[in-house]
Amino acid sequence: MSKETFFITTPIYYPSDKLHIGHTYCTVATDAIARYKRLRGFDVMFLTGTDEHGQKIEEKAKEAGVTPQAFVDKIVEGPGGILDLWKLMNISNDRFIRTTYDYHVAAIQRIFRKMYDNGDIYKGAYKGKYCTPCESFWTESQLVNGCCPDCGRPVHDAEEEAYFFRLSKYAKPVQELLESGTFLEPASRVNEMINNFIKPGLEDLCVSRTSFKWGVPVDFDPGHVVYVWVDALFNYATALGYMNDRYHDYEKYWPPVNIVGKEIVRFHSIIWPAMLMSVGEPIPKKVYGHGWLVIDGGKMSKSKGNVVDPYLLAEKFGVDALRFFLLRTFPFGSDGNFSNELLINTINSDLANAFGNLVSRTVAMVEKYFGGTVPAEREAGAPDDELLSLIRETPERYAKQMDAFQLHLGLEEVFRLIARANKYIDETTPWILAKDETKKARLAAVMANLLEAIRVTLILLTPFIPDTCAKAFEQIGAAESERTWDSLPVASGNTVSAYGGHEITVHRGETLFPRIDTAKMLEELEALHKPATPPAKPVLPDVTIDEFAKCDMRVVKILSCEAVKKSEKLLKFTLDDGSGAERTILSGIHKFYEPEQLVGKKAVAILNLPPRKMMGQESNGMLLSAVKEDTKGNEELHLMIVSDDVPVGAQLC
Ligand code: ME8
Repeated sequence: MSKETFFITTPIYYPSDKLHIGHTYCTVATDAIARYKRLRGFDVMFLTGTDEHGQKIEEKAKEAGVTPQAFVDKIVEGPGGILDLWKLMNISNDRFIRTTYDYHVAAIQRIFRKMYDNGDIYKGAYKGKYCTPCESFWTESQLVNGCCPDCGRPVHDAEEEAYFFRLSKYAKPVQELLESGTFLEPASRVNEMINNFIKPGLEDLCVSRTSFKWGVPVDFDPGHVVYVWVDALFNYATALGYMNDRYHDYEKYWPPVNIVGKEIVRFHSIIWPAMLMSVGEPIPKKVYGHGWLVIDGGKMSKSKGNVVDPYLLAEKFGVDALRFFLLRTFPFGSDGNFSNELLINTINSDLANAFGNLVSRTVAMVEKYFGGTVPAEREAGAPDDELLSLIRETPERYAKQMDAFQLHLGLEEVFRLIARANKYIDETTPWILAKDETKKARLAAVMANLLEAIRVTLILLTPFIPDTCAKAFEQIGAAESERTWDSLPVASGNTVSAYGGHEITVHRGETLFPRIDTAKMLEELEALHKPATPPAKPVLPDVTIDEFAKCDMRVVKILSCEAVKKSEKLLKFTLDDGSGAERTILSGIHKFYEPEQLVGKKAVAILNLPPRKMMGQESNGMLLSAVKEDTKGNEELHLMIVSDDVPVGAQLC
């Protein structure tokens, strides 16, 4: 009989920068689910990949002075890139898709044409509010305080000839889908989608762009590229061979379970099923929207620059410790506050103390009392029952949580068993039994029961910390056949398992999780985050006072400030320079300030520089900023803001 299939995916990440611990969290969680399903005997297809098109990538590549393809190649496949990160984190994906692969590009063109041919895509003109970092058009009513509802940043007016997808046509079936069964989880996200997006009225979706080139061209209308989200969402299908001949697994594995972060649930639970309905394909079995890892309550993000580096943490703490921490600490559907203290505490209390100690103490006792081999002759005792019942019940309880993707609760069940086994050592006092020759058989039973508790624990922890479990299985002398789901004891059984019945030979090994000195480690981590002071720049050659006096520097007041269209960096300032006329100056400080932070402030400008054109607009002078440079040469600009008491037009001397 062929195995039941299970297809699971992560979002495909933007290779606009190195990935951080948030991406790692999602991928590790999906990996644990995939490994769990394999353990349960499913034929699993686990897909991850990268979402490589779009304006943001095009702009980043331009800034870096390379082609978009070269830019993404480096981030995805280069040293220390995304592929390396997943290898490091022991991710067991079966396939990796890049949306720049030829087979995907060709398939997207066919899919776009199919929706055009069936009338679900039509040509129109788009007027709207556009958020560049999110690459999303919004209607006025969707904005929150006039800003992008996803990221909170300012949006700008945009208009272009474009193709539209008839999303409005699918409002009813999508609502029915959301309301029926368990398509979207956690359930709390269903109301959010219906109330925030479907009830206010689903508008048709703009699905092509002409303002940039880096995307899948619409083959029947060159000049248009396919909206990056259409390109991205269909990766889940093209990676199996949908609309292409690169693979032939679509029939076998479709439909998927899509694991995504909560901020992209809207795309996955509204737009994605609507498009699948349009092309007549089955919708995903489930979309699961997990929570965010936050720092001090705020989202970690590449653009905010407050990211935590998974490479660094894996190097300091070990891959399994990091994987475990992420999945043990934060309920999968909710946000979780990341901190180094929490990470260290979890490793020390759960992995070093509870789990690691149980294994090392048990193995050490078997060596000490039996020279490494527990004899087959055993004698049961009163404290055994509670431990043995828990051993038998835990796999089923764990499975119930794992099947619902409640990974932290699955681990909770395992740690209940670990705690019970540790307590069992105190109850049975093996060191006292060992002193009495007549208690050998009893001592053998105690050791076998402990080893059985560890064996069950290891099977259940394998999806989370696979490398450590492989090492620990060696230590407790479990054969390959004793590491499988089928070898687990069952709740209704009255014997423990075959493992409990034969001689067991242990092999002492390395400490699985050494205890971490919290204060010392925190200090080390802090030192890594402290920016090193770059060497001071040498003072420039002398100028005369007369030369200096030629620079007309004055205090100006910022009357208004706005972002310059299509530029990531530039802000346009309208200034009062004391002359009575308004002055326009452009300044490349958008990365460091939002316009609304600056309006009303007084700054310093040099006024007598020749006019200069930037992004089609004229700048008459320059606002002065102090440059903070780190050791890598990254610059941070601090606008020279002066006290409100200083009058506008005051000259600097
Ligand atoms: O959105 N906490 O890519 P992306 C937890 N390309 N998870 C986080 C996180 C955080 N702080 N930050 C990111 C995209 N993630 C699109 C997806 S799919 C067809 C296209 C995780 O690089 C989380 O899973 O911005 C989130 O949804 C995903 O990374 C976004 O990655």
